[in-house]
Amino acid sequence: MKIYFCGSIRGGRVDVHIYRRIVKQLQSYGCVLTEHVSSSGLSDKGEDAADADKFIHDRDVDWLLQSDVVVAEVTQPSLGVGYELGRAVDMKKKVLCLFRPASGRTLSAMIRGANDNNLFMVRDYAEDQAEKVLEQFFSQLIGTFGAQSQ
Ligand code: 6K6
Repeated sequence: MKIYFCGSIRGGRVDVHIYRRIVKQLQSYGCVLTEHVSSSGLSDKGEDAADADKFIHDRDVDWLLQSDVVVAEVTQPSLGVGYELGRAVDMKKKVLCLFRPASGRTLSAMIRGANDNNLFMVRDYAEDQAEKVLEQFFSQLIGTFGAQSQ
């Protein structure tokens, strides 16, 4: 299974420790195409040359196309994550968005309102429940995925 993980980069890196835990858990279910999003070595700056940005955009959209499922940590608002989610909806990908209400933020209506409890799921969670929420989602998904690939 190919998994596309989305998390804020230029939107701010305060949640990178949570991204790392999520990616570690995701790697037990399949290949995480965007492991770098959880790298603590990646700052919110990076090269901002237009050429580099075009490369990143085109490569990431290609990975999104290849992915079987998209998991996004959406607590820290990020234009890039919002864009990826919009593209994923258009591609009819299975999407799980994870949001922590304890952050004190209110999730965008364009993400919360996209929840259909089927292809696009939004789950509120507490930081210490991250692994459990993923386990529930993937145990259901692997059942469906296994049945489809037979
Ligand atoms: C490092 C620092 C700044 O730029 C970099 C290198 N950039 C990226 N490399 C890979 N994926 C990226 C990069 N910038 C954004 N993305 C994609 O957009 C990731 O898949 C994230 O899920 C999302 C983050 O968007 P922003 O708007 O928070 O950067």
